[in-house]
Amino acid sequence: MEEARRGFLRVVSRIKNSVLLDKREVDEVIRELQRALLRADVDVRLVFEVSKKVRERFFSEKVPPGFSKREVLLKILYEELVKLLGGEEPYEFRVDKRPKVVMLVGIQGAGKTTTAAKLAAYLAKRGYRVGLVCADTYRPAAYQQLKQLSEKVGARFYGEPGSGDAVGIARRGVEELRRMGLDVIIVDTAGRHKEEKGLIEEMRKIASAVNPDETMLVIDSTIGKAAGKQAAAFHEAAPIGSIILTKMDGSAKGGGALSAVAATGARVAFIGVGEKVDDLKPFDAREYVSRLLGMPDLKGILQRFEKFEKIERERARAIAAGKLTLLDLRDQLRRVKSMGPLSSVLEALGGVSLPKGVAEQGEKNIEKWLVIMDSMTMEELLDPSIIDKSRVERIARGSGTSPRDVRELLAAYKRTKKLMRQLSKSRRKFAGLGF
Ligand SMILES: Nc1nc2c(ncn2[C@@H]2O[C@H](COP(=O)(O)OP(=O)(O)O)[C@@H](O)[C@H]2O)c(=O)[nH]1
Ligand SMILES: [Mg+2]
Repeated sequence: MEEARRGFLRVVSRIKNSVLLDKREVDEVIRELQRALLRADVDVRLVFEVSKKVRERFFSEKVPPGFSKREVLLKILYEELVKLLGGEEPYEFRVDKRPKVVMLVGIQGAGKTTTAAKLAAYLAKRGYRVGLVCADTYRPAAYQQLKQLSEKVGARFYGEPGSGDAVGIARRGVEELRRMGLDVIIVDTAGRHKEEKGLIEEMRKIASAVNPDETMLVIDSTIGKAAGKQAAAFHEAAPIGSIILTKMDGSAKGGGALSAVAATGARVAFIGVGEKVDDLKPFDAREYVSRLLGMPDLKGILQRFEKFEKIERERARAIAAGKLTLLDLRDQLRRVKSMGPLSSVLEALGGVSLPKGVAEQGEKNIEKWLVIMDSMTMEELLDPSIIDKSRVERIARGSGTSPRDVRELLAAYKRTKKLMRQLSKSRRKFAGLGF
């Protein structure tokens, strides 16, 4: 397994094995996170920024009902890593000038030539006219390989078989394809040289000859952390604008992407997921981080958070519109327990005063009602109208109360809801008057 990924798995297992997630345990998780990020060659400053953010968020964010502290920490970790990799929005390759000249760099075997064809196919599918230039003079078969791929994906092609002048080919290729009025010109380069310095020097020369609008670094996702060094070397020759991670279809989790991103400050644009020309996908940081953290249940946790947040938004809307669920009432009652009298809380909620006796009775019954509501399902709390006789009996049994107690709660709920609705109506009526 890749080293970078192993580090993140340790972070996750430390979170999962924590008992209290108190200050001490969280600090241990944070240290593990820092180690994992450092091991992925993430810049020290960035490591501290990210880990500080995770820590601060964890201690300031509420644990929503039905969630554990562990789940909250995992979610924060996930979100901060996604941010580190460019955010939630999948990358969008822009063709913002014509022609846009793209140069692909990366070491031999990384998948440059395959990716050049994939990218051409991807763009052709979106209506762009694409040309490919073979500037790999090192590998004898490179010319044929790219020529055939060009035909396959319907791209124009430029190459000079037998020539050893990579810089000249690149210049002439871009010039010629430019005259054809193409939208995107992709320059494929060599990934090996007699010596590494020669390769980097060649990239520098090609870059200054064709003046690329975007230099894309192609990286084999299976190499792990070594991605960082490679990325840094190429970045020095030609500033890397974006990264393409290949071979993500295998078992590799591409932990090296973090290193490459950290070394260049560039975003990952695409991932290669197979050998065929259609096997290219825009990079999705969320999917990537889920994979990196290696948690089959992470998706489930995130979905639950999403669902919860959606419910929260809907409830806020519903309350504003004068609708009130038992879940809202329960939250208010919970707050009452720590804050003060029910009447004042409900007044704060809607500026309404309760019918005589309701507040007093409510306060007396708060404990009992909370217990009753704990025996209800989420479905029932959100839509109490479904609570029929048999549900009343089940809830009473579950909460150790009587069906009469349950009905009393439901009646109090209905009275409150009616008031809320009246209030909302009068609010709407007076809305124009500034109420
Ligand atoms: N499974 C898989 N193989 C890939 C992917 N991208 C490239 N390859 C394979 O990697 C090998 C090297 O690719 P090539 O494009 O010639 O690399 P280059 O030397 O950088 O030009 C070839 O066998 C490709 O089929 C990918 O996304 N998934
Ligand atoms: Mg090649």
